[in-house]
Amino acid sequence: MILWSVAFLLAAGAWAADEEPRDESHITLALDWAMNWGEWGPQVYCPLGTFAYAFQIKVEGEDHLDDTAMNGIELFCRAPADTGHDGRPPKKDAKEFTITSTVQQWGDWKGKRECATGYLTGLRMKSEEDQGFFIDDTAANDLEMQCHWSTDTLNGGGDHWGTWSSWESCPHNWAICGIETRVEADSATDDTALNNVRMFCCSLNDMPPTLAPK
Ligand SMILES: [Ca+2]
Ligand SMILES: [Ca+2]
Ligand SMILES: [Ca+2]
Repeated sequence: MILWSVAFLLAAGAWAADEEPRDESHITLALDWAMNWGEWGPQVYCPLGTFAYAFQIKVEGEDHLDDTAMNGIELFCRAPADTGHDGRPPKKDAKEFTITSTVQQWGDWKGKRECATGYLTGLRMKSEEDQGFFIDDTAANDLEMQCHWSTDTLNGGGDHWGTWSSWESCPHNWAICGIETRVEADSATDDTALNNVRMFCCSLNDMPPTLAPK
């Protein structure tokens, strides 16, 4: 289910992030299953005229007394003329931008998962339910994403605990352009780090005139 909370960014001052808000509307993708310990971080967007075409996740391995599994999500953004997809090499001077919301301290980045065609357009996340007081919790464990409104899947390489949410996807001609993560602060008892994510879709037709594909 897409949350059709299309927010028009004309509502100045509504943004907690220090990033420049994109001057266009967006659609919020919210998951139907995730844990919710911690606080939402800043809403962060790809620079105007660019969209997310790759991602990687930060994951703590499975051999700790207090595991946290997923700790962060990073998106890689490029402009349509710079992607180098669809059989074309990327432009030599192609600008690439990376964005994150809140990231916790544990684990390692698992490496870039990149679309062969187009942009990231859908996500689902694997989360472990509340294990109670005596058993170790991890909350979010793994992330999968889809490209170009297809059902081909890129797996983030996370841990295995929990169950997958439903897929949430941008409508046709909209692509992922922003992220907000909910992360639990270092608690010194049973940490879970990353718990939840929202991603934002922007319209591929809504390009500034100087960046629109010819
Ligand atoms: Ca627990
Ligand atoms: Ca986690
Ligand atoms: Ca834990």
